[in-house]
Amino acid sequence: MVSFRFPFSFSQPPRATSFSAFSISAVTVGAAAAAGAAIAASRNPKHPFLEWASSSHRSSLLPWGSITLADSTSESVVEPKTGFSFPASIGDSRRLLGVGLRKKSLLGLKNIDVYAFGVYADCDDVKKLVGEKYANLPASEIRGNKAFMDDLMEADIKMTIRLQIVYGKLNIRSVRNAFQESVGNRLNKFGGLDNDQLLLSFTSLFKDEYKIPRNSTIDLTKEPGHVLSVAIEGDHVGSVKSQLLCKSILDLYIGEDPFDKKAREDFLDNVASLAH
Ligand code: DAO
Ligand code: DAO
Repeated sequence: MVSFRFPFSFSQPPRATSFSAFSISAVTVGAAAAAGAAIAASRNPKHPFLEWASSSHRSSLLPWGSITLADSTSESVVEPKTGFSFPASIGDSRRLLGVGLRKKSLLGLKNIDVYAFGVYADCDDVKKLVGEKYANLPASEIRGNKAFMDDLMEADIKMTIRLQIVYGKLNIRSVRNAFQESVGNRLNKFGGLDNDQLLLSFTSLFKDEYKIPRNSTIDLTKEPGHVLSVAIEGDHVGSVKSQLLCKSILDLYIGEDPFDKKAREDFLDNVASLAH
C-alpha cells in the first residue's frame, strides 16, 4: 500500500471518521477509497470534498504524520506559514504531493506572501512512467534522480498546481509582469530565446477584468497532450498547448531552483514513495 509522508499539518474533517491521520490500518487501497468515498458521499453526495474544505474546521499539527491513499478522500493538508488548506486529492487520481508558499520581494524592501500552492500529480500516470522506464531503480535512487525528474516534467502526466491567493492587493497587471519574469526565465532556460509569442499566448488569457482577491483559487492543470489549462475558482479561463510552457511552469515548483525548497523536498519524498 502506498503511504505518503507529510511533514506538515493536516486539517481534520469536522466530524470524526474511523480514519486516524497518524496511522491508517493496512487495507486495500480500492476498498478503503470506496469506504472513504461512501462516508463522504453520505454527507454531500454532490461534492464530498467541498463540504469539508469549505466548512470551518479544526486544524491539528501533526509533524511527520502520514497520509495514505485510504484517507485521501477525506483529508486536507495545511500550508503551515499561511494556514491555507489543500484537499489531499482532486479529480479522479491526482494526489497532493507537496505544499508551499510563493513569496516575492518588493523593490528589495520587503517580502510579501503572494500565494500558497499545492502540487498534485496523477498517481497512475506516475506509476506508468516508473514501470516503463525506472522499474529497476530502487526507491532510494529514484528520489531526486535527475532523469526521472526531467521525465516527470516532460512526460504526459496529469498534474495540477493549485494556487490560493494570500496577498490581497494583486491586480492582473502585476500577475502578468511577475509571470513574464518567472516563466519567461524558464522558457529561456529550456527553450532558447525566442519565446515571446508563447508567453503572450498565455498572458493574454489573463483579462484585465478578472479579480483575484485573497482566498481565490487558481488551478494550473497539465491536461493530456501537454495542454496547460487555467481555471479561476473552478471556471475554465483558457488553455495553451505547449510542452515547453508546461515544463517551465512545473519547474518553478519542483525544479532545481523552486519557489519553496520545502515543497520540492516533500514532493520528492512523496513521488518516490508513490513510485514503489
Ligand atoms: O502590488 O505591486 C504590487 C506587488 C505585486 C506582486 C505580484 C506578484 C505576483 C506573482 C504572480 C501571481 C500569480 C497568481
Ligand atoms: O508565481 O511567478 C509565478 C508564476 C505564476 C504562474 C501562475 C499564473 C497564472 C495566473 C492566472 C491568473 C489569471 C487571472
